[in-house]
Amino acid sequence: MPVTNADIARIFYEIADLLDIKDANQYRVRAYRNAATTIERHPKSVPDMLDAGDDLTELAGIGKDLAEKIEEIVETGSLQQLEELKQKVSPELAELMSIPGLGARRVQQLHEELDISTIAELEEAAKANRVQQIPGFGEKTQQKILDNIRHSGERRTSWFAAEQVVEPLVNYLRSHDAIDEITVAGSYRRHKDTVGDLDIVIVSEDGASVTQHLVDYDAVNEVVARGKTRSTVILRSGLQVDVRVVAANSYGAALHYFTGSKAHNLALRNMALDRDLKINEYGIWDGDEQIAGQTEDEMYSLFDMPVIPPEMRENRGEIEAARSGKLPKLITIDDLRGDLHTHTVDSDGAATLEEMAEAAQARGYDYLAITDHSPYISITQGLDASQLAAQIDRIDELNEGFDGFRLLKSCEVDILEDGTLDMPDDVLKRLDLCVCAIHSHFDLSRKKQTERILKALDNPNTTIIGHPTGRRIGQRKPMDIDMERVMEAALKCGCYLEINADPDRLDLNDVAIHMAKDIGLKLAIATDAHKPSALAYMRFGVYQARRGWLTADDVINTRSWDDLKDLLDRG
Ligand code: DGT
Ligand code: CA
Ligand code: CA
Repeated sequence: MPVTNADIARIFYEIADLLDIKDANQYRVRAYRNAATTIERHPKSVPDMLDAGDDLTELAGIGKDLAEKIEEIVETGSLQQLEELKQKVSPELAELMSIPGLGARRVQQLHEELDISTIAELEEAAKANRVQQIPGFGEKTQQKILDNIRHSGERRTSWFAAEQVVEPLVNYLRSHDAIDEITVAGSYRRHKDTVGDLDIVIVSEDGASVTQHLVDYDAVNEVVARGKTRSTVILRSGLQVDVRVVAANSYGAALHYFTGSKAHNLALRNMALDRDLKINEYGIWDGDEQIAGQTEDEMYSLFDMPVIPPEMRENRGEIEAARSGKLPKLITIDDLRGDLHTHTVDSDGAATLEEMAEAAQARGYDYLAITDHSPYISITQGLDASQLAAQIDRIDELNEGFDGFRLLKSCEVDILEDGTLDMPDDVLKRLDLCVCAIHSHFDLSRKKQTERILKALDNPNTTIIGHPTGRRIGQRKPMDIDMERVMEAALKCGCYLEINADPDRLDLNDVAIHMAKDIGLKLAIATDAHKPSALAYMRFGVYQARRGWLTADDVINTRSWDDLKDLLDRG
């Protein structure tokens, strides 16, 4: 039953990696990677779609051949082709390729020159300075490899990918009669951008049968520990799941304990110690007497606090805020009135202006900014100045036909290496807003990178800096930028930074968002949608904003168009 989109994607990624090592046709390699990305990000469960008789070839990049492979995976849980490839190519080499910066060519060099085929061997060779002697590697590359190996030890899953595993798992668990309550706690409940493992709290009187039900789950690959109150399993996706079963009168305490974070828990525990009370996962105790723990509400009220939203439980001042009645009223998805970063077929998007407008209206939005790319990066098939001018005219025309909705004229303009913008000012002037972003030269020094963005802010047409650090979760590190300086500059010139809600970006991160709030800089939350369904990524941006303590007032696209227009006007 429960093959997930993530399972299918993982198999396709693995095939792409193996083909890459085998030096297969690059077109084929890319076809598998694209298919994996499509499936990984598809909002509906692909196995469910198959079940419902949907035609998978309607998904971007899925032809008849790949559709049949997906069917095989859903039916058998694996793919014959992958097993055969693995026998031809060493699977350990695929593991080496999971280290950022090591592509197929380098992995092959390492294998041929130093007979390295595992991460452990690579680490040993790098530490002994043997890697830097391979032509084309050098000392810097060797150091990078070592850093990245250290990083890959703590492998984390994006929240988005975790959700795809969580939903079918929780549905399955819930179907068991003996389970009265179930909540996924841990970093998942705190909506952290990545999760290390899943922590599930269950209320039941019959722990033994709950555990049996858990280990019977189809997607369980390995049972690490099994007991009546605590079990740990590893799923096929590689995610570890820790399950705790408690009695109803301990539910709040267990939920609180396993939601964490550890730092937040310790802060609360110290408050309890000050009053000679003890907190554990079963309750709050005065000697042998349980005085709270059935609900989280009870736990917090004992310390004269309202329940602190899970996203804030990081011991970054939330306890003081709660005790002094100063918890912010965090933004919710319903506060958003439009999206400020989206693409159409005019650049590298999948849908037309009309289709994107329709999807935005279906979400109840008042406005949608169309931000197709500028020409600098050729793979994004950007618009040149005259094409953008033509799009502006078409949007003006379309807007005449809308009732209570408007498309905003915009562009995602490349910030070039020297900080100038990749579009002439006379066209930029005609836009409602201008999202400027970096897509090249990610490795500049901190000083140069910061000055590059400051220069972009100097252009009077700039309004928003898109995905400000350029990070891609698990794939590309954030650029080295003096973020505080950038934020101060944006505040001073009436510009804004974006929280890019694409689940692989989530850029700015929570810490930077919090910093913006401290400085008094408002932010935009925008999806960077390249297709109508991706407008739904907005909620990931909202989770991130909540982790940075933002209220609706801190986010510019919670405003009506009239109010937003004033905010975007740099005067
Ligand atoms: P993760 O899985 O790395 O994304 O992060 P968490 O926060 O889910 O951490 P995890 O899975 O190690 O543990 C789940 C929660 O259990 C954690 O948020 C707080 C609680 N916890 C774990 N270890 C301790 C501890 O030593 N002391 C206290 N007070 N709480 C702990
Ligand atoms: Ca966890
Ligand atoms: Ca855990």
